[in-house]
Amino acid sequence: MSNAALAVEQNAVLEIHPVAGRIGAEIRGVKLSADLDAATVEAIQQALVQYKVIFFRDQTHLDDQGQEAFAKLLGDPVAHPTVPVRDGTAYVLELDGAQGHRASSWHTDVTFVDAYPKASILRSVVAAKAGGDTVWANTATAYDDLPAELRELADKLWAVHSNEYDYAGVRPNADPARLEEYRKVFASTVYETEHPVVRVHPVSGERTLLLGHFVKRLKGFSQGDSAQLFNVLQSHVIRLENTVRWRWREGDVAIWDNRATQHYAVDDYGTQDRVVRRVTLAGDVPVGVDGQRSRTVRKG
Ligand SMILES: O=C(O)CCC(=O)C(=O)O
Ligand SMILES: [Fe+2]
Repeated sequence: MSNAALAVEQNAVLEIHPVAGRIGAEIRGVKLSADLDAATVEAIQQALVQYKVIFFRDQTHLDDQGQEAFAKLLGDPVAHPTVPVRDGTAYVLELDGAQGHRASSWHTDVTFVDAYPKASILRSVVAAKAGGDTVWANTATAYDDLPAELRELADKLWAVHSNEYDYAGVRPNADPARLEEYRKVFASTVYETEHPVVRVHPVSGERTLLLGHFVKRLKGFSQGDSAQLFNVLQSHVIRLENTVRWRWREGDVAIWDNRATQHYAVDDYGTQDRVVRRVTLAGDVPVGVDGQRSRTVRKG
C-alpha cells in the first residue's frame, strides 16, 4: 500500500498531523485509555509503523495504571530486564532527571537482549519549562540514504550489543558515584546479544539500521576498525534530516516503533524538574537481510 493510500485510510479514523518530513506525527482527538475501540487501536498501530513516533497531547487523565492498561491494547507490556519497576506498578519505568536519569545518548531501547521491545510508550509527568526535548531518528530512511556500496556492506555486518558499556564515556559530565550506582543496577545481569546491523522490519519489510549506544563492537573487526565503521553508519542515522524533535508538555504521550528508531533525550534543562514514565511492549527476535536471527550470547 502506498503511503498516500495509508494516510487517507487512517484519516478516516484519526486526525494525523505529521511533525517532521520523514518521521513523527501528532495525533489529535484521541483520549488514550483501555476503552479505545478496535478500529482506533488498529489505526494507531498503523500510524506507529508509518510515522515511527506518534505524539498525543493533553493525556493528563492517565495515571500509571491507565498507561499500563492502554499499553495492553497495543501489545504485551514487559518490565525492564534489570531496572526495578516503579512501586505499585507491574511495568512502569520512571526516569527522573533529578536522579540523574538523563538518556542523552543515541540508542534503541534494550537492544542488549535478543527480543528487545517493539515499542515504548512514554508519558510526561513533569515537563521542564524550557529544554528537555526528546529527539527520534528514523533508521529506515537512514539505511535508504546510504550509498549502495555502504548498504551492501551494512547488510552483512553483525554487532554485539551489551548493557555493560562505557557509562562514563556516554555521559562524561555525570557525577561518577551516581553513574556507578546506576551501572550496578542497569548491568546487574550482563547481557550480550549479536544483532544484524540491518534488521528487516517484521511489519513493513523495511530495512533498518540497528545500532545505538549498546553496541560494543562489530563482529570480526578490531576495536579501532569497529569504532570507525560504527561511526560512519551511526552518523547517517542521526543526520538531522532523519529526525524529529518533541517539545514536551505535561500529559504528552509519545509512542515509538523501537524497531525502526533511535532516540536521544536532550540534557539541557539543568536543575529543572523533569519526569517521564515508560512502558515497553514485547518485541520479536530481529531477522537480518539473509534471514539469520539475533542471538543472545551471554546472560549473567
Ligand atoms: O527522557 C526521555 O525523553 C527518553 C528517555 C528514554 O530513553 C526512554 O524512555 O527510553
Ligand atoms: Fe530510551
